[in-house]
Amino acid sequence: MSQMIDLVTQYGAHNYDPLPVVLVKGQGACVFDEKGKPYIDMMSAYSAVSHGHCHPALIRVLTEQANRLSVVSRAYHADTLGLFLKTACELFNYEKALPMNTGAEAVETAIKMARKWAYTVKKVAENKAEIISCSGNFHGRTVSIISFSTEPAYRAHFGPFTPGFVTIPYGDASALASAINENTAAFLVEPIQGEAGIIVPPEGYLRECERLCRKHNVLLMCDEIQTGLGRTGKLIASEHEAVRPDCLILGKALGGGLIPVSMVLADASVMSVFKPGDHGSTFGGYGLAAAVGKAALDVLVEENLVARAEKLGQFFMNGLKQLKSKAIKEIRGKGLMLGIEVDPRYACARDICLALLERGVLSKETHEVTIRLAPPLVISEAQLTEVLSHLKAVFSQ
Ligand code: IF1
Repeated sequence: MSQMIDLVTQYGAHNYDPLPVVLVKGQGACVFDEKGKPYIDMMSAYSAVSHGHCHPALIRVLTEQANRLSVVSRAYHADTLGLFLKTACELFNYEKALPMNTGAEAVETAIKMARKWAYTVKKVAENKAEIISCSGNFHGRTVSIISFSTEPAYRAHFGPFTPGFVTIPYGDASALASAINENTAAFLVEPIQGEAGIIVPPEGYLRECERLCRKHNVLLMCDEIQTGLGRTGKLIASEHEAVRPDCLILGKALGGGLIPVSMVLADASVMSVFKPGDHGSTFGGYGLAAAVGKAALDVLVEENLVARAEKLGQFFMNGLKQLKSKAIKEIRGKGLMLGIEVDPRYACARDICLALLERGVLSKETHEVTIRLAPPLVISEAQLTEVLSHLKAVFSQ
């Protein structure tokens, strides 16, 4: 293990500080290190592996398509894109979809779409469009996206920043009402804030934000890159409040845990602001991604992964609530997107993640005090029971 780590230390930029484990194989909710030790994966690569590692049906589609045609660029048509777009639009009930690769690229696409919509449809004065976002947000790592991050570590020494963004507190709809003005193009929000520590807003918050956006002709853009595709027990987390975003942003698990696939969905009245040549990317919606992306959506439906996340999430949350420890400050989340916030006086989240690692459970802390628990949606009740027993043992120490 150390030999591999030495290579990364010597030749890699030090932009991550990984836990001391080298993983070599994945299957379902399990991954294995180079000694063959199994780990129950409670991280799913930050919710990119909702389908489980190396899902056989997805591997088959990936392999067959890769052996046939991978990328020709959007300068031409390729035969798998149309069905991917149709499947996505029908499943999420939107008229149009724009495929990209990473989550950040999809968020940037949504920002450009909102700005062009503001100037050409809402008639906001050129270069005056404002996009409102929330403190504690995480929408990616590009310079424009960190321009509206409130996390100093993500912004330090990366200026100058992109203008046109307004920050409001998360969870307070009256702050949105106060921030909206005639230049407001959109409100960009995570239905549950992931990186901030699995922050669930008050009941009715998203619904009230939707009402305000409709009232003031502002686009409601929901970043469901982490919360989407069944993660919170609904197809998209916005559904918990029966909210239909004007713009839905997807990523991570859309690639089936195999390749980066992201997407922006909206109705034609908004998406039609894009004209040929406005926007794109070499690999956005390429043949291989379209085949895998469609298969990822098909498997999500065929294996009823949304209902699984709902049912297993309740089972797991009930188990977590049985954990009695003064170190536990709060247990939060929905479906299989859960977090345990610890009281730093009694416990260190990273030490708990290290202790869990020792016991064969992968997890990750965020902002020092919250342990993120987001397993593949294919995890079994037995595996969750095993994780609960490890958590019980670790917290009793
Ligand atoms: C890292 C966490 C961080 C996201 C939401 C957009 C993106 C993400 C809601 C951008 C990506 C990843 C990025 C990864 C760690 C992880 C993450 F929130 F999941 F925990 F960083 F905060 N919107 N989140 O969660 O998607 O461009 O990465 O495909 O950067 O270390 P991406």
